[in-house]
Amino acid sequence: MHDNIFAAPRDRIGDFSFDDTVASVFPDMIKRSVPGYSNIVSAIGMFTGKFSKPGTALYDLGCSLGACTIEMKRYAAENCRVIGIDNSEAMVSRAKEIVKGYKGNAEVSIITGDITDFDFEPSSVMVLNFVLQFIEPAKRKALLKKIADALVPGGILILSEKFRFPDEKIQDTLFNLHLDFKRANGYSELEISQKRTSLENVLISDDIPTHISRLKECGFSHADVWYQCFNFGSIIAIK
Ligand code: GEK
Repeated sequence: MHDNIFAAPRDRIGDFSFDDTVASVFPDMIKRSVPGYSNIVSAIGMFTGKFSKPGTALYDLGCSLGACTIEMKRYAAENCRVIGIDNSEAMVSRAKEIVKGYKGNAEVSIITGDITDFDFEPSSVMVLNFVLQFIEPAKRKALLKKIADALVPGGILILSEKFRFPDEKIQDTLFNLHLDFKRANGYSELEISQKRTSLENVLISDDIPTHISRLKECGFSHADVWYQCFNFGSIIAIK
């Protein structure tokens, strides 16, 4: 379904939420809004193929409609369980149906829950694909520490985010290229500006050095960017 949620002028713009309206247009919205999204999702399958260890849990944290869950299911090692978690019931009920239609090596469970308040089983691959940016900044470090603690040695976290850049010129340039990307994908100036207002208090991005140093402080031995397109990208962190 085509995303035209912000197409009509609104008197009052509330905070963005992952409700039923958003869930119903989500695949279209994320592909037209996040540069590199499809490349990252398919690469998450390849990372799963390389790093998943037999008998471990694989987590898709903030799974939305299960795009990454599907790739992880396809490439999982033997006897793995893929667990998708999201706190939006609208996303979870749809994801359960969607994921059923895809083949793979692993059993999948999709669970409604808050990832900041979840006890993870020993895991070899964990994914936060454009999710940490929606977690309250004060809770981010504790979540990453819990993820690192749950990972077996050599296990990975794939952390994809919208980045902020400390250099103002780079920030402006990449920010404006992202707006061009949205225009090229058919979003109007009104849609872009209303969505931006709605996300203002909800999506709070960090810069790359903050991500990398925090991951190391949380117990990861290695962390670096493996993909970037404008101000969006993805980090691999290895325990
Ligand atoms: C994808 N990973 O398609 N606990 C659980 N879920 C949460 C929480 C939380 N505390 N906070 C936010 N979410 C997906 C895309 S979308 C990214 C992820 C975007 C969930 C929220 O309900 C939403 O489904 C998801 O995180 C973010 O690869 O829309 O830009």
